[in-house]
Amino acid sequence: MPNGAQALMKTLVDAGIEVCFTNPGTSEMHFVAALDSEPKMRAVLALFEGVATGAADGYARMADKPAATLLHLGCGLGNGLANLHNARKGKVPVVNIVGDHATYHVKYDAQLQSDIETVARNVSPGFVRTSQSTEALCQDAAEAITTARGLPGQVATLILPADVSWGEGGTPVIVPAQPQAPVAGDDAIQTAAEAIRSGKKTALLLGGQALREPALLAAARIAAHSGVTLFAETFPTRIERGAGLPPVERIAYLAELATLQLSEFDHLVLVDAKAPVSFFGYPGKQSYLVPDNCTAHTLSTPEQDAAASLNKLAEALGAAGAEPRLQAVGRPGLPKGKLTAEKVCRAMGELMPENSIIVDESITSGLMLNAMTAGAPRHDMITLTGGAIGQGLPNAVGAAIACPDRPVFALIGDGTAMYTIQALWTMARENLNVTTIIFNNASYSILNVELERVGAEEAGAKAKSQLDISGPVTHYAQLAQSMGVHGVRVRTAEELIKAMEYARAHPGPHLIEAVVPESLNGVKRKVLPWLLKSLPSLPRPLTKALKKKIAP
Ligand SMILES: Cc1ncc(C[n+]2csc(CCOP(=O)(O)OP(=O)(O)O)c2C)c(N)n1
Ligand SMILES: [Mg+2]
Repeated sequence: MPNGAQALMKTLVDAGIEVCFTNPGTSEMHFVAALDSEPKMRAVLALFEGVATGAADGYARMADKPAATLLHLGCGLGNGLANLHNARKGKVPVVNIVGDHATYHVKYDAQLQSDIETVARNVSPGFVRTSQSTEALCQDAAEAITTARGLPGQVATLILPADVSWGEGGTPVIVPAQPQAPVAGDDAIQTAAEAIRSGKKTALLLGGQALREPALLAAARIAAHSGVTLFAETFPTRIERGAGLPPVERIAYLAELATLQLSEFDHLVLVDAKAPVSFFGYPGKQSYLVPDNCTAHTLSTPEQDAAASLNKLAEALGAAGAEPRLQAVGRPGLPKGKLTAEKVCRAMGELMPENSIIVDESITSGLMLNAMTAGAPRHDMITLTGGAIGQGLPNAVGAAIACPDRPVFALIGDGTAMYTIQALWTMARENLNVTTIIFNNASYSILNVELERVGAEEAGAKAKSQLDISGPVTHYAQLAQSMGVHGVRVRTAEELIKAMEYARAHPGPHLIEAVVPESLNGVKRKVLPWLLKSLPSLPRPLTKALKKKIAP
């Protein structure tokens, strides 16, 4: 008869959960011991819980099924919260197993005792449960798994008291297959079709599952047939793009630019996407970015099958046979000379192999990334769905484990890199095919931009020093080497290209530290808020050109 932990392990594996990202403690020891009872379960140690949770997020984005995490009580879960938040916002399935004190030990309020459920609820509103007995454990796990991998994907948290884990009499449970997701109803299809046929300017806003190839192709057929514009949400969970796939314009991060993108439309049809809102509220500026004269319609919700709904809409419009416009091949050419962030993006566009996975957490250094990689061979891009930085390096770990045959590139700001730098150690230990490029601009550059944008004009030296990470300047290549990852620091395009070619020729993890100036510095930074403010009063062709220049 297996104990609770062994039965749980079997339940997970039978449900297709074959990777567990762990950072264990004493209360999880029976679960740790049970890892050896289940050969199909891969256990991957992370040295910080934020790495474990971010890796589970990245894994699920690429594997299209959840991984498990193993976390140590409320404090361990709390350390992993930011990346679980990113997973929640990205509608990504994750199954957290959080160890807890033995049930009889709780009343003594020992050192690590805390309210785990309260910590969990923030990121797993759909499922938080403390399993009460070894007999009930696997059924609890089955419900957690079912919640996590439904549509939309969710973070589910199963709290596992130590005595429930070590207790005898666990019974594995077979988790039922997920039911087919429903398709958009006839009313939603008709409303969207009417908007599109009205002759008024209409755009489809694609998010979540709608940024994957089958949905993109259906949307592109509609675009080709009916002349609608295709937009993608600002921070896609995973977007399939590049040569041979339909190109989609992302809604800009800067609210002023997003407003500009949406300003000419009378109808906005949402497909697994929320109506766009500003990332933050700014004094005197709009939060809701859909223009007053534009009507938002929902074609399909996150609970529904986006691709099937778009295909149904295409049928209704007579667009099913239309030829979708596909992105042509186009590499931007190699950069030369002293390195800038834009040149790093150019080198990516020129050199990245087919089927690459780009994890983008480059913040201001990636302003040109989309434009430079648009015509590169087909690839996936993963982005910062919940705005909580420290996602990229852990996501890259998970993506590389989900897709061992695909090259993974993690493009990371220097500030964000330091949140979860321990991910490098896991990359080395697991020998993962990840090439990390750190943009070392020695600054929280975006926050300097935001300082100007929020209009906090009285900011003095003490304020500015909170946004400055230039003293000391971190040496990321040395950090990488200290954790067993091959690392080089580069200052010219030629050195960068050499390092990228070296990384390609030598499988395993690499880190390239690109020393670059801030993309938005000096005059550009001063002028940007003023420019954004004046956009509404400028002639339209000029504003479009400016948008292209600032965030193509
Ligand atoms: C968890 C979390 N903490 C803090 C922030 C605020 N924040 C946003 S961007 C940023 C700094 C980014 O710096 P870097 O990665 O160097 O990119 P750069 O702005 O230089 O391009 C910070 C601290 C956040 N978004 N999430
Ligand atoms: Mg920086």
